[in-house]
Amino acid sequence: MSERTVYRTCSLCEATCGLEITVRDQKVARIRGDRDDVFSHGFVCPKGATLAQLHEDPDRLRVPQIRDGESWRDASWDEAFAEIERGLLPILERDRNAIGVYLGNPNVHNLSGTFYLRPLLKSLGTRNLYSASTVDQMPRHVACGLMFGAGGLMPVPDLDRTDYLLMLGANPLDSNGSLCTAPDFPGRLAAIRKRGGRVVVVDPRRTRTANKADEHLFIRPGTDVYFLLGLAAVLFDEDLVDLGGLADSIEGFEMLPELLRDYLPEGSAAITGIDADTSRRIARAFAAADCAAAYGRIGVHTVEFGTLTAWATDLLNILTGNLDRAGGVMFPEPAHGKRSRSEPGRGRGYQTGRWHSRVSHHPEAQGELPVAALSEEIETEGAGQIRAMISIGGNPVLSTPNGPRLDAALAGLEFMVSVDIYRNETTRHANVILPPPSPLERSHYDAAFYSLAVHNVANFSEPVFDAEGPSESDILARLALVVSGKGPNADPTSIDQMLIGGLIAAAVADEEAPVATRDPDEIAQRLADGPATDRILDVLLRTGPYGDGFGADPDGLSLERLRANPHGVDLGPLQPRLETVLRTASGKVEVAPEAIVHDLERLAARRRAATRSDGLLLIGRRHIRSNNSWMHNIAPLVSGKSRCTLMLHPDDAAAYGLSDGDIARVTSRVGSLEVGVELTDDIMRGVASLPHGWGHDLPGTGLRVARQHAGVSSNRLTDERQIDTLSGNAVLNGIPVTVEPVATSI
Ligand SMILES: Nc1nc2c(c(=O)[nH]1)N[C@H]1C(S)=C(S)[C@@H](COP(=O)(O)OP(=O)(O)OC[C@H]3O[C@@H](n4cnc5c(=O)[nH]c(N)nc54)[C@H](O)[C@@H]3O)O[C@H]1N2
Ligand SMILES: Nc1nc2c(c(=O)[nH]1)N[C@H]1C(S)=C(S)[C@@H](COP(=O)(O)OP(=O)(O)OC[C@H]3O[C@@H](n4cnc5c(=O)[nH]c(N)nc54)[C@H](O)[C@@H]3O)O[C@H]1N2
Ligand code: SF4
Ligand SMILES: [Mo]
Repeated sequence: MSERTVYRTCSLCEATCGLEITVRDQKVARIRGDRDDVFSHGFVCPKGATLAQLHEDPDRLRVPQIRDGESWRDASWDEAFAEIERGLLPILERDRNAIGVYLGNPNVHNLSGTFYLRPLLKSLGTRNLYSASTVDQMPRHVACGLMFGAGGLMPVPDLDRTDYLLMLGANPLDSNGSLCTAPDFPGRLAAIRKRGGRVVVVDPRRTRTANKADEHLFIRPGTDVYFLLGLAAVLFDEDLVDLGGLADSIEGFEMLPELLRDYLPEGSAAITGIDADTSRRIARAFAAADCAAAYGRIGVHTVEFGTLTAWATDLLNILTGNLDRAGGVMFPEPAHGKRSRSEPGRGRGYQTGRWHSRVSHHPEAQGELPVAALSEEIETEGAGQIRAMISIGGNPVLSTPNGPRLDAALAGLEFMVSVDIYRNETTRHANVILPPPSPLERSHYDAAFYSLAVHNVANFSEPVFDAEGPSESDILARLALVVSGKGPNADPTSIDQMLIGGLIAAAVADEEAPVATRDPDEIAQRLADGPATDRILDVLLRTGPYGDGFGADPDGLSLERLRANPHGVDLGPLQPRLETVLRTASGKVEVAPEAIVHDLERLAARRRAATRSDGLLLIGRRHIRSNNSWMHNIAPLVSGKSRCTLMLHPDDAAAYGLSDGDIARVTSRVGSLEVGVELTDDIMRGVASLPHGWGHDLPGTGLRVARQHAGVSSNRLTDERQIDTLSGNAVLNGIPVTVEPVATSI
């Protein structure tokens, strides 16, 4: 009997928990939290422990699948790529924009996605790029881009040092945190209170997180922007603005009093449901705290004024001097990132709308178009119509608004390729599915999430098992070569060399880099062994802010050093670094950017028009045992009673003639569904909650366990016409719905 222990970071969500995996006779015998992990200290959630079941899931695809009408067959990799060349190239040659791409969430949890999507997208040259970002955090990218000069510059709450955390639209006790990487979020929240700090949660539902807070405020869905602008207005009204050390780093400050004038909380209490006294009390406490952080997440981003809400959140941090200070919100400095320049930052500023979607003329943001507009781009005839799709690690049929419309649109494509480990509700439309290895069969380093972490750390994981098939980076490289016309059998290592060579060339050409003017070949020879993703990471680590500079600093970081430290390397608490990260044209934080000022007019118009309806507003929710749409084939995670229920307040239920356990028909502008009702006074009156990612009863999928726990998709109700116009993000919270009973108790 052979036994070994492997340490690995869980790649399922943003929390980056360390796992201790015991492997006996080439099978996972046990997974538990790695108590020596420098960041998570043993914390795990129920999902992390199921990576073995995911790895062993018989429904997980191991070889390429080719569809023939309704039936599927196994294919060799060569055959699959030949089929893709046959299907895709003629369409591409007609019109590059006829190929649409959808990138799903797991791509940001994967080194292959981090490094190899770019060459693929470049080879394709399509403007029809869509991703889960526009059903998620695009408003934050745009707001931060406008304020700080780059869409990737998103400050995170300094959880471990803050005295006051104001949290809106986030439920980290179930989600484990987002745009704020903090393994053991529950423990870190408890620690704030233990050291005498305060946690305030704003949410239309009294969540598990709200139950752990000092104070919970119910808010009408979609109205946080009024609440936050109210807090900012109070700071001016009561002379509480204190920019602290930021005074010289702000541009546009003088415009704020006028912009905020109409938003004092007395005027919006009726809209938000939060009375003016409470708002004033919160504003005072936030301003009085030695350090405080306002943090908003998906519940305040996936709304009609998502970008304004994201801006208003950071405005509060800025006006109280809490940006870039310990215990406020800060910019992490990841090990694989670029070194800070010696000069204060200055850039070209941030732009959206460099091109527009064809049908509804939505502006591009971060190089992407709104996924809410994908269906119409497929359906509407004319030059630039999408006729083929490449979907990678996503399930937009369940995860994007008006999923059924997209479902039908995908069925009408000429050709579709999916890179996915499952035949799910979306990939069942593909002509070819290319399955990458399981998470245990690849190396891992959370590039995206160390850029959003509340503490600077670096942790690299080796694969637990050798992959049966090609790596995902090889799959993406071969796809890139096929669409470049290099043929289905071209050697993917040419892409590896291009990426590694390009990074080294850029590093030696950079005067401030530790490897400036060195010989690129000499650098290349010093790289660590391993797959190309690892070698790319090695270049980034060694030329990064803590790097060994390929010998320049022998104590510095390298992949070798991370390999020698399987519990991770602690790089210290977050440090102030605003000066060097800013990329705005002014070189300052732009607190009143033109696009925001313009969008405030849209808000003012909406406020004038708003007639409070008495109907229900639908919001979403997450559960610790679920992960978007794709962990529902793992039996231990879906066992027990259905969690896909419609939560209603008992008073609302009574008014609609519904009792606990009844089946309700829920109807919105776009669709209707039937779902079991769960009564709870944890939800605000006038609000209903349904989780997303369910609805696994569609024909043609290969998810046997999920099918038995099908549930219904909340995105049959969300409306693809409702978007945050600045960012193109879909509105997923605050959907007007009606409910009615369809049957008595089951
Ligand atoms: N109504 C409503 N809708 C929502 C949300 C909401 O709160 N409410 N949340 C939104 C958010 S935040 C997000 S991020 C999106 C997610 O939306 P998507 O990214 O479209 O969907 P996922 O459910 O994450 O699907 C991920 C897919 O990736 C596959 N996969 C897993 N691992 C890998 C891998 O290593 N490689 C590849 N190639 N594939 C892999 C899985 O099999 C699955 O099919 O959903 C959004 N939709
Ligand atoms: N277990 C689990 N963990 C996950 C995921 C998962 O599906 N399951 N998905 C991962 C992904 S991709 C992401 S992006 C993150 C998301 O992480 P979070 O942002 O923490 O997501 P949620 O748990 O959906 O919390 C959103 C909260 O917003 C509230 N809300 C809804 N509308 C409003 C509103 O108008 N105003 C306010 N103030 N609140 C509102 C909801 O009631 C809910 O409690 O989670 C990640 N982690
Ligand atoms: S919290 Fe996230 S990273 Fe940690 S074990 Fe659970 S799924 Fe994995
Ligand atoms: Mo997400």
